[in-house]
Amino acid sequence: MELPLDALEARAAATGLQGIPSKVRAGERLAPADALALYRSDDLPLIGLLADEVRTRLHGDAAFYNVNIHVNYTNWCNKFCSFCAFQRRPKDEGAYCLSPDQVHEELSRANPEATEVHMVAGVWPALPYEYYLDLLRAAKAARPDIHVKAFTMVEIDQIVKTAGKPLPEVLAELQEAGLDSLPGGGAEVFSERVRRDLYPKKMGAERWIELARGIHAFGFRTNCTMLYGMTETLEERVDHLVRLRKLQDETGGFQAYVPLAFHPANTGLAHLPMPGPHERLRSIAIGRLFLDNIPHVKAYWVMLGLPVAQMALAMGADDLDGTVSQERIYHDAGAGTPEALDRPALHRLIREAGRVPVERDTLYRVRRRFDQPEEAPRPAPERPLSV
Ligand code: V47
Repeated sequence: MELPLDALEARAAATGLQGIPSKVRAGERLAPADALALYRSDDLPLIGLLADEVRTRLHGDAAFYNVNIHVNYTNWCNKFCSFCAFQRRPKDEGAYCLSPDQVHEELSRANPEATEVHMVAGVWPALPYEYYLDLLRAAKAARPDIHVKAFTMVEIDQIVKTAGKPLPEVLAELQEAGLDSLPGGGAEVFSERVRRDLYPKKMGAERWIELARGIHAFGFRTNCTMLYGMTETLEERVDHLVRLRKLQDETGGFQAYVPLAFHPANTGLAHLPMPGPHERLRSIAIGRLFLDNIPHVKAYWVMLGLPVAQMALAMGADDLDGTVSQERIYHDAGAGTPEALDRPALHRLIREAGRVPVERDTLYRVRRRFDQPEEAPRPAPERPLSV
C-alpha cells in the first residue's frame, strides 16, 4: 500500500529528506546530493519505506534466491589488502590452492540441485593461464549444466596479464572453457584515498570500470558491489554509487548490486567496528533508491546475518543470494552465519518477511515460484545466528 505523498513529504521535511519522496513516487532519478542526505539521515523507517515502494514496483511480492555452491579455489594472494582475513602466502599456515581435479571432485559431491557455482579466490601471479582454463573445464566436466559465475575484476586483471593477450581474446577463451558470467567483487570502495591507505596493491577504480565495461561489451553479465564500513566517508560512498550508475547507463551489464558490510575479525582493521544493523539496512535501501537502472539489490545473507537479511527484504532488497556452501571469505572474517542454508530454510526466511520465494537462475530467469506455503516448517539452523 502506498502512503499519501503529502504525509511522506511532511515526515521527510522533519528529517532533512524533503523532496525525495516526491522524486521516488514520480520515478525520478535521485541526485548525488539526495544520496548523501539519505546517508546522513537517521530516518531509517522512511528510507526503508521509500526503498520498499521502488522494490514493489519492480518485483511485486517476489523474493529471489538460487541454489548455489561457493568454491574459493585458492587463498594465495599477493594483494595484502588490510580488510581481508582470507588471504595467505603459499607457505603460511592454512594456505591452499585447489587443483582442477579437486574442484571437479568438490563439485561432483556438491548439492545435485545446484544451478550455479560461484568461484572466486585470491590472486597469485605464478599460477599459469591454463590453470584458470582448467578450473572452468573441471567445473563443467563435473556438472555440465551448471552456470559458472567466476572471477572478480581483480582476478580477471591478473588472468589477462598472465595470458598476455587482449581482454576480448581472453574472455572468449574463458567462455569456451566454461565461464558463463561474473560476480561483483573486488571493487571495494572506489575512493583513491582509501585504496592508497588500505589496499594499495589492488587496481584502482579506473581499471575496475574499464574491465567491467569491456566484459559487458563482450556480452557477459556481472554484478557490482561496494565494500563499506572501513574508513571511507559518506561522500566517497556516494561517489562509488554515482560511478556504478553511470557505467550501468552505458552498458546495462549489471544484474544486481550487492552492498558488502565490512567484517573486521582476523583482518588488519580488527579495531574497527562492524557496521551495525541500522547501517546495513540503510545501505541496502539507498542502493535500491539511487541505482534506478540496476534491476536487483541483493541482501547477501552470509554477510548481513539472517535477521538483517530478512529485514532487508522489507527495505529494498529483492534477492537473498543462494543456499551457498563452503564460503570462506566472510567466515574467515568472523561471520557467524551458517555454512549453508537449505531451500526450506530460505523459504521460511522469505515467507516470514511476507514475500513469495522465487527460485531463479543466475541470469534471474524464474525457475519456480512457490506460491503455496510448505506444509511442515523445518527447525531453525543449529548454529547461532549473527545479527
Ligand atoms: O571482493 C573481502 C569483500 C568480496 C571482506 O556478485 C569483504 O553475486 C567485508 O563479491 N569484510 C567477495 N567484505 C564477495 C563478493 C560477493 C558476495 C556475494 C555475492 C556476490 C555476487 C559477490 O568480499 C571481495 C571484497 O570486496 N570482502 N573481505 C571483509 N573482511
